[in-house]
Amino acid sequence: MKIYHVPCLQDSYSYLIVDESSREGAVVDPVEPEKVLEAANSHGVNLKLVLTSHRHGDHAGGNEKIKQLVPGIKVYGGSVDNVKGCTDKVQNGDKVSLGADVNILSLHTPCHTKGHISYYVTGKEDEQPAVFTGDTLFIAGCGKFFEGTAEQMYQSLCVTLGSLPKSTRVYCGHEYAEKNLQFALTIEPDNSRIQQKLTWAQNQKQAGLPTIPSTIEEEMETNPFMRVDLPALQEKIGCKSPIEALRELRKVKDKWKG
Ligand code: GBP
Ligand code: ZN
Repeated sequence: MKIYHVPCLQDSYSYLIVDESSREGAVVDPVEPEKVLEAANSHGVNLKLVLTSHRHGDHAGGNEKIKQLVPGIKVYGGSVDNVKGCTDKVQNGDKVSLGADVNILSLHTPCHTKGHISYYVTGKEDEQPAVFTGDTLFIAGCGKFFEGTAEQMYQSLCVTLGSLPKSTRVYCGHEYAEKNLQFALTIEPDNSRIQQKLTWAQNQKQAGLPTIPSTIEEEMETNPFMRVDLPALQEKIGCKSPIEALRELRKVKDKWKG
């Protein structure tokens, strides 16, 4: 499979996933459909599916339009998220296939919204899998807890996504890496992986390049919200359990003025 970034709005990404043998494509969160169609046309891709991470307008806001532009396209979205234009509701564990070699597994990852879905995508056997995490997992961060609790985010982030193969490539909904890594350094000033990644992210930005994808392994080493199981991190922020630490980190980040 091939995955193409489609930059949209201020700091958002749609992603085009292509099954190379059939040239069939799926698009994650096509908020600006024209840009997605242009990308699909330039790569000779026949769009079949929309994968919606969650109901917010900066993710699902292009669904109705893309249905008009691509008659017959199927629009997937979380069954409890009231996604605009949804034709096929999905639940945790539901599978969809694309072309000959691409398989998509829906993972319910609630908290940012109630019905948020992350999509775990595998291609041919020798290809690294990818996960599209919307606003649940960002590079070095996570989404705001608009419709859920720290318990739910712990399950979504540290259990559901944290159990994927370490080499899984992480594609998230927004370009927040620089700010998130700056925040991460306030929590773990001595973490050299965070320091290195911040310098790299700043260089990427200067060059007009994305900081995405990351990997699950890289997130485990640099993302404070995925590191709440570590007693050392809990201690640093005065907490005694992973969930308490996650709640506290989110509270501190919500107030942080980077
Ligand atoms: C920044 O860091 O660059 N602009 C700021 C943060 C996701 S988008 C903007 C922000 O709050 N982003 C949201 C988030 O979860 N950020 C995590 C963080 O800051 O750590 N959204 O646009 C947001 O979900 C939205 C749309 C929200 C519709 C509610 C509704 Br309703
Ligand atoms: Zn959102």
